[in-house]
Amino acid sequence: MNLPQTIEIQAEPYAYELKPGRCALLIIDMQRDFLEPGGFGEMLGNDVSQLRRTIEPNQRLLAAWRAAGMTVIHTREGHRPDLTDLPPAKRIRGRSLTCIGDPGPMGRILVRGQAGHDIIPELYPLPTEPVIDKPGKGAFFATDLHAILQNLGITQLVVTGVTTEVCVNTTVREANDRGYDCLVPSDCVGSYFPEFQEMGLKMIKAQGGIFGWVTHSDSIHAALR
Ligand code: TIU
Repeated sequence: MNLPQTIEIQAEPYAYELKPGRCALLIIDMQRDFLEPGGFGEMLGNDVSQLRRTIEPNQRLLAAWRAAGMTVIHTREGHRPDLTDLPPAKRIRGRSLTCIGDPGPMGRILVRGQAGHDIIPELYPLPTEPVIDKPGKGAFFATDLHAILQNLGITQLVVTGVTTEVCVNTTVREANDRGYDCLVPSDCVGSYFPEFQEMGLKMIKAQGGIFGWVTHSDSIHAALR
């Protein structure tokens, strides 16, 4: 697809100037354990429907990115099977009976290679799309994401996925401090908690876009057309 060098997208707090050759779609942690009924998220008592509404808008955005030949990167939160990269504080936090690394509904919880750790089939990465395995909430901590983005000449990120106030917000803040312009489509990010969904987005766009921009994916599609 032939796109202009800069495309203006309606966003808050003001228009976002998307540069197709420099803008990656970064899809955060759309993993079975967070999104599927019977997974780890639901086991913890969370309402997965709050996250599942993001699947279809993410599918449409992913299709648009692929059709335009733009960069797509996926992330997964999880740990090595020997758990040597799992901070003890993270393992015991929450005082849950079932911890990361324990047997769960879809294999060992948040362990790489287990069924629940994998990305949902609806948004499965193509072999050409980098998948970042991250041990923390932010996608930059202890990963090669920054190096990959620099090597690809990426300076802008459209950040989607789950959850809004946890891994999406942490990643947007990390990216912002590294000089990336982040745009977050509200319908493509989800939280188990509606009030955190609302505030998580407000925090990004407040104070003149302190961490980035917020839009709706319809505005991105309208601009790409
Ligand atoms: N990916 C991500 O956000 N990990 C979480 O643990 N999120 C929660 O909301 N718990």
